[in-house]
Amino acid sequence: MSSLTIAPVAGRVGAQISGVRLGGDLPEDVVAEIRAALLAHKVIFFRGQEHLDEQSQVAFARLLGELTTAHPTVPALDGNTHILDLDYSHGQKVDRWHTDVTFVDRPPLASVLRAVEVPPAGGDTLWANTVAAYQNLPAELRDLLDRLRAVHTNEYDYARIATADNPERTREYARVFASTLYETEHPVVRVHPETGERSILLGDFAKRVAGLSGETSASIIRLVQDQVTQVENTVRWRWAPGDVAVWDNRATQHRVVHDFGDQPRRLHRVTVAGDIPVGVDGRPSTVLRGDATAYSPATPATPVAA
Ligand SMILES: O=C(O)CCC(=O)C(=O)O
Ligand SMILES: [Fe+2]
Repeated sequence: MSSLTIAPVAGRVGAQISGVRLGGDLPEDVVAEIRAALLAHKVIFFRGQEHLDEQSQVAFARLLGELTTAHPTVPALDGNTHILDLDYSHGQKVDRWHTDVTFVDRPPLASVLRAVEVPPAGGDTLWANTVAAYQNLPAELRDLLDRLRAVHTNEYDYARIATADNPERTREYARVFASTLYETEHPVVRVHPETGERSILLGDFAKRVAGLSGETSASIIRLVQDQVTQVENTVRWRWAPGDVAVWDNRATQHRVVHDFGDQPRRLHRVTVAGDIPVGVDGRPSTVLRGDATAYSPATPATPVAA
């Protein structure tokens, strides 16, 4: 019998797990319970994991699957090829709803995010359940989305630089972020390889719907994103140092709440390698530009019949 307690945080997404000290040496049954909770709740939270350091965070993440490198283009934290250092004092601002790394054909299965430094107030993170969002759409809209595909890219939206708090740093970050261009066509609705659930795959890297004019495409993306991010589909987490959040990147979008001004805020992210998404029609995502094999060892697409 395991000693884990799993308590939902919001009605449709998120659960807090207590009774476990995270690390690389958890028993198999505990890992299985954590995985099951991740599939059920889409994002899981652990408080009080101050004992974790870079190495043990990576060791824990590895229990969930093979790891990616830190990022396709952004260099890893010095000394650990698996850690993406999200240090907001460096001007990074990922403040739009997104699913991680969808510009490649193999977005991560999960992200493991650990709070290193937390501002005295603000800097919460929000997650939205993209399965619940899909399920709560009218059938007519679901049928339409089932047939659409969208192009995702890491090409930077340069209009954002001019309005950034720190245009210099943002320009430099944009240069690194888009130093190799990736472009992938994904189904707008993917079939989750483990649960068979349908989920919406869109977010900030999705730039256009394939086959539609610019304006129609932008309207559809806006309409779907408005549905995904409805507050009923979301959970909000107030970080404390030592907190860990793990999300199913195949079933969620997320964003930071950038309300902490110049206060320091720093998190470390490790990502578990994911497979190539598959649409309702069984068609996998296709690469239009860029080779992500060095970033992530894609596992073969094995959709559950839905
Ligand atoms: O800083 C955050 O709260 C979220 C950052 C983010 O998008 C990520 O870790 O993937
Ligand atoms: Fe992210």
